[in-house]
Amino acid sequence: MRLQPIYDIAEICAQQGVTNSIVCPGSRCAPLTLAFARHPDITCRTFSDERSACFVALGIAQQTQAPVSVVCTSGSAAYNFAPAIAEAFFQETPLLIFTADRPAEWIDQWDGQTIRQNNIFGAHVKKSYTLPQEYDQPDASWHIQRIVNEAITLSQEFPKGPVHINVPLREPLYPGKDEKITFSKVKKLVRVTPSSLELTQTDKEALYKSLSKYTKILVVGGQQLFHEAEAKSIGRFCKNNHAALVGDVISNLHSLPETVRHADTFLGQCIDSVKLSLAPELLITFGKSVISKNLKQFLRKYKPTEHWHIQPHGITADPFQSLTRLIHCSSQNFFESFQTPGNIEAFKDQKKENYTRLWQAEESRTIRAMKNYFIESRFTEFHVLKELISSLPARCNLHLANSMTVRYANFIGLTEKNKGLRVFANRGTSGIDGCTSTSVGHALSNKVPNILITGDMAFFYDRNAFWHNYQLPNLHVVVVNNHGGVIFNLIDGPGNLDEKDEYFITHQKLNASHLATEFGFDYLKIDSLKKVKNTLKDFFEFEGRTKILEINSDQKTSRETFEQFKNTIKKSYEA
Ligand SMILES: Cc1ncc(C[n+]2csc(CCOP(=O)(O)OP(=O)(O)O)c2C)c(N)n1
Repeated sequence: MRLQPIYDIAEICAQQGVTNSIVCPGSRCAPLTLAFARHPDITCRTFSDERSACFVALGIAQQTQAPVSVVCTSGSAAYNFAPAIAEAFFQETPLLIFTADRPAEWIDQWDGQTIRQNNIFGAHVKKSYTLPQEYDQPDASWHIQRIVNEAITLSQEFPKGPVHINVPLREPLYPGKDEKITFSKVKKLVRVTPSSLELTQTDKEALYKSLSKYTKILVVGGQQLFHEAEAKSIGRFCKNNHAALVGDVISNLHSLPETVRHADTFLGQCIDSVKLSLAPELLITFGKSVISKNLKQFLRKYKPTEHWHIQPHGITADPFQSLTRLIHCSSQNFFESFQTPGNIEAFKDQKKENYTRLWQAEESRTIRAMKNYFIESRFTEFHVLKELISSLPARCNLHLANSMTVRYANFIGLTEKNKGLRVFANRGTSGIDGCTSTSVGHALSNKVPNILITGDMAFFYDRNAFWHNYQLPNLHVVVVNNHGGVIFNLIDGPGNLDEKDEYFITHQKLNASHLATEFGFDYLKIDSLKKVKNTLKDFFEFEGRTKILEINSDQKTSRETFEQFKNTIKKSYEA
């Protein structure tokens, strides 16, 4: 069969563990669509909006911890994958992107749905391949199989990420009426033996020697998926080495009692002398981005003597402008390497302990101030979210859309009680364009409750996340509807500009009830204080249907509330 090498791509994917596929409708991609749809070991789903489809794939890949293949037709369809590809690139999530294309001789010939697709995703894929377009050569199959194997491997090598395969296809694209698609026993499967990402004994000794020089050790976790064993080793490391640990909500370190989670809140308000006392001598980081601008500014200003970043390999960011050492191993291996405290002098031990206590003291002060602040029941988006986060199910995935929702959640903070909770957010590029679709991908590939908290702009932007035929019984969405981007009302930038309302906040009038009706979802609304408790109770009942909870809010109250919050924290330093 002429298209056999293309059909066999699905076979290689299945055998290499790429068992989830998203396909978007089109003609040029028909051979790929049929291959993935008919392969018995592949779960294939279809989504019509390519932008949303690729974010859904991202969510599935994060949830299943395996690459997901995504297929689209030629032309602008491919470009619509780009936002999710960029997000996957910076969140280091493996995707296998197949874009169907015209044969090379038809590019730039005014043919329909034809654009320049080679390297179309530029620097946001790990590599871009183009498959051969003629298959009569005996080496063509070997070539295609080699590329697909290599692409799958590459997508999973550290740092994981999206890999693009452009597939020029010649007509006829559809099989004949009685033609059956079968999958060959592919001859080429390249398996990978992973290299060990472990420190040698000599490395450990040298690092330990440096480590023991310092009495002020600060560990900061960036965005990462939850990893139980790793979290435990981080906790033990901090305890044994008297290191302070800071992790905001996307670091997934909330299960550790010692994690300082309110650094963003207090570093934004405390006086310089407090900051000086918190300044580390040795900063140890792992994971990716941090949300907190205040933490970034603090670390950039109060530079440590040494900054070690732990990362198996690859390009390394230096967001605090202080990096002095890259440690090429897994975080778990690093933190397990220094579990038993060495023979250090008691006074040094005491000094170290004092430093961690300083961080804990600021954390406790903030928790106390926040308690006072939230004690009064008020109807504001911040207060309702506080209540909502306190009522989350013990085991669930919490998806935080970009803009204020991820920040509110970070201010509120999760506790050890939330240890069954996993946090996800598109902080690779911080776009508002695919937050809902990514949570849909997660909800499709796990059974636990998935709760998305989103602003109205992010929610309506990505409404095609629901434009498909799959049930999402375990997805419940909270829409904080302040009718615009409240963030532009809260941050310093737009300030009192005349253009603030029209061009930054961009007031929008929609409410979520129509959308809920359109898609057949349950709809709940909180528009007053007295509705909060009961509505939240109903919202957290998982009864086999998607639920949308809209919190009616307004820009003015949100702004005032946020200012009051910051003032409360500031005042706690004056008392
Ligand atoms: C794709 C994309 N376009 C524009 C932005 C810039 N942006 C950041 S926040 C925001 C407004 C978000 O509003 P909403 O989702 O209602 O959340 P709120 O600010 O009210 O919390 C915009 C437009 C972005 N992050 N991503």
